[in-house]
Amino acid sequence: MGQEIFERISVAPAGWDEIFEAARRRALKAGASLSRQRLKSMKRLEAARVKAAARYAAERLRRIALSSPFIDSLHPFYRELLETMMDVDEYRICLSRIYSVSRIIERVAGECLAEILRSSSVAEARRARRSFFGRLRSLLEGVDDCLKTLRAWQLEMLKLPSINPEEPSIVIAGAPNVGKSSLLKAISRAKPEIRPYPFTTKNVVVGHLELGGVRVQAIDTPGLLDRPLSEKGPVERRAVSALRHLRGVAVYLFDPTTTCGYPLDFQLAVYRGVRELLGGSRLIIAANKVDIMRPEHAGELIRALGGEARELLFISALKRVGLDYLLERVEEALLQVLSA
Ligand SMILES: Nc1nc2c(ncn2[C@@H]2O[C@H](COP(=O)(O)OP(=O)(O)OP(=O)(O)O)[C@@H](O)[C@H]2O)c(=O)[nH]1
Ligand SMILES: [Mg+2]
Repeated sequence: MGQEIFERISVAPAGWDEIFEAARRRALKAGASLSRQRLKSMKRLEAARVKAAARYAAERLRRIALSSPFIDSLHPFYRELLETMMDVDEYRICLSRIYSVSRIIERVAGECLAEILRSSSVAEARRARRSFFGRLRSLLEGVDDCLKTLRAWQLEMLKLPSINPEEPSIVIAGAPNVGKSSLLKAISRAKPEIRPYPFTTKNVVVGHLELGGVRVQAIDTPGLLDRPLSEKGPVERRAVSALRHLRGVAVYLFDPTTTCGYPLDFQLAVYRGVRELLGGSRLIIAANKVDIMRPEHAGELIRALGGEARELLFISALKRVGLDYLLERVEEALLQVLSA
């Protein structure tokens, strides 16, 4: 699930003429063995050309339309991501236009074949074939804009992050430099997968681990869950809110030492935004860099969090302190989320 939906996409060509030329090449090859002397033979030749071109063009368009994901049957995570990337209504319209042009090509070819059969001279058969290619050309030209926009969106889809929305997940959040990547590295197997995520300049990083015998994905989304909500535009908010559809928990990291370069106020503002976007019930909070943390750092954060501080864990992603306990809490929370 997830990526495979996009990997089966048959990408639209950069322009209508690519399909037209390919159809024409097939027409030229068709009926090559026929003698060009007699009318019956010539009719069969022209018919074979039309058939070959029509079959190719119609099938190519059909595949483009039907291999592209059908928005309504996508997992909500990917549906919401796609909504941030493109005009979903226009996408639907393009798919249906491309599909219906493929049907029209079949119909027009059928009419033309009948005309060729009826023709009483070689010239007439040739004229019918030429008129088919004229219609084919203008039908393809007519969907050129759709092919071009669809292609651009398809190429974006192929770059989507390799997040499996069905797999339990841990989303790592926190202000810049607090240790998110270090945590991902510490808890997941080496070689995380790195893919672009819409509307971030950086790549999302997905690492895998096993918790209680179950494969879990840990996700770091640089640039997305590290700034206050007030600094996010609507599109970015959507990209974040797509993460809500994942089945799992979020770990929010604080850096009370503020060696990350961001004061506690800022980190709390980011925290509140993440809580609002992802929902507080599945949020595990941890104070990182316990190896260099002074008691007054910890005290300040605990005061600022008030009652929520009861849940606060102290860890060091770098020195791998407290991670077993953190993962136990994650596992508990995951069990709750997944059985809900
Ligand atoms: N002392 C100490 N340093 C840490 C710890 N965790 C991370 N760091 C350091 O903090 C710095 C930032 O760590 P990253 O893991 O890159 O932080 P990040 O949150 O992924 O940063 P961005 O991706 O830029 O937002 C690095 O120099 C880490 O070595 C820790 O537990 N203790
Ligand atoms: Mg990072």
